[in-house]
Amino acid sequence: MPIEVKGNDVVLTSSSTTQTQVRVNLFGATVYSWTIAGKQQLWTSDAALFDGSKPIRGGIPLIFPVFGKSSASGFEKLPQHGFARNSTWEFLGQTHANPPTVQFGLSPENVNRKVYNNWDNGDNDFSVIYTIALEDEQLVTSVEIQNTDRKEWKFNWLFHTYFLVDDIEDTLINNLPGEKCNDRVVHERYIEKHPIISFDQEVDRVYSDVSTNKLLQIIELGKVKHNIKRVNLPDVVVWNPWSEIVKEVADFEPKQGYRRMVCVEPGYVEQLKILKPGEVWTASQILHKGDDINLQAI
Ligand code: TA6
Repeated sequence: MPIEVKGNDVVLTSSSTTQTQVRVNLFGATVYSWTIAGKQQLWTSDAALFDGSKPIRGGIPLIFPVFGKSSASGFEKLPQHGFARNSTWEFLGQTHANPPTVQFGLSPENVNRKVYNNWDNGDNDFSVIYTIALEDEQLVTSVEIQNTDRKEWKFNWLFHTYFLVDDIEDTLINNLPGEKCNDRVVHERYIEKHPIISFDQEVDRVYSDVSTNKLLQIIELGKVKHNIKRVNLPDVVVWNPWSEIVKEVADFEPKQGYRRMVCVEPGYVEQLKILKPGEVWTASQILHKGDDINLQAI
C-alpha cells in the first residue's frame, strides 16, 4: 500500500521496502517522521502535540506567510511563523503511485478566521499546494503558491526542517562560508568566516542569498548524515536552541533533545516575496542520502 490515510495521518510507503516511509499529519501538513530502511531521519519532540492546539514540534513544519515575528505592515499581528503550521490542510490525494506522491492544499477557508484577518486585514486570496514525493533515498517536498486575488500581496515561505543527529557537538554544516549572515543570537550581521558551522551553544542564524548551486551537508564525525538541495529557496536558517532556551519550550522533550537535532531550514525569508495577481511561485526542498563530502568554493 503506497499511500494510506489513517485518521489525521497520511502514510507514504516505498514500493521497495516498507521500512522506507513518511508520515504526514493534516495539521500543518507536517511531515513528522521519515525513515529510510527503518532509520529515522527527522527529529520530533516526544511532547509534540497532535491535537491542533499548537504546531507540531519537529519534522518539517511549513512556515507561511511570515517567518518569525515581523513588524512589516500587514504582518505585525500574525502569530510567530504565520498560520500554515497551525491550520488543518486538505488532503488532495495521490498523484503518483511510484514514487509515492501526495498533495495537500491550503486556502483561506482552512485558516482560523481571526488569525487570517490579521494578515493584511484578511483579504488576500491565495492557494497553496504542497507536494510530497518519497523516493528510496530521497524526500522531495515542493510548494506551489498562487495569488488568486486581484491585487498583489507578499509572503515568506520556509521549510523549518528538524534533522536527527546523534550528537550536536559532533555535527557540522558545510558550504556556508562567505555567505551573508544575520545572527539572531548576538544581533549582528556579518559575512560568515568559519569554513564550517559547528555547535557548542545556541545558534539562530539566517544566511541569505545562498546560491542554490550550493549543496548543504550535515556532517557528523566525518560522515555525511543529510544532504539538502534547494530549488528557488535562497535563504537558509540554521537553528539549535541549546540547553537554556528549551527549558522555556513546553513541547520540547526530552530537554536533552537539543543534542539530537539541528534545524537547517531552506526558505524565502530575508525579503518578502511579492506575488502579482494570478502569479504562481514554486520551490522545493530535496533531502537525500549520499556519502561524499562536497566542499564548494565561496
Ligand atoms: O527558525 C528558527 C526560529 O525562528 C528560532 O528563532 C526559534 O524561535 C524557532 O524558529 C522555533 O520557533 P517556534 O515558534 O516553533 O518555537
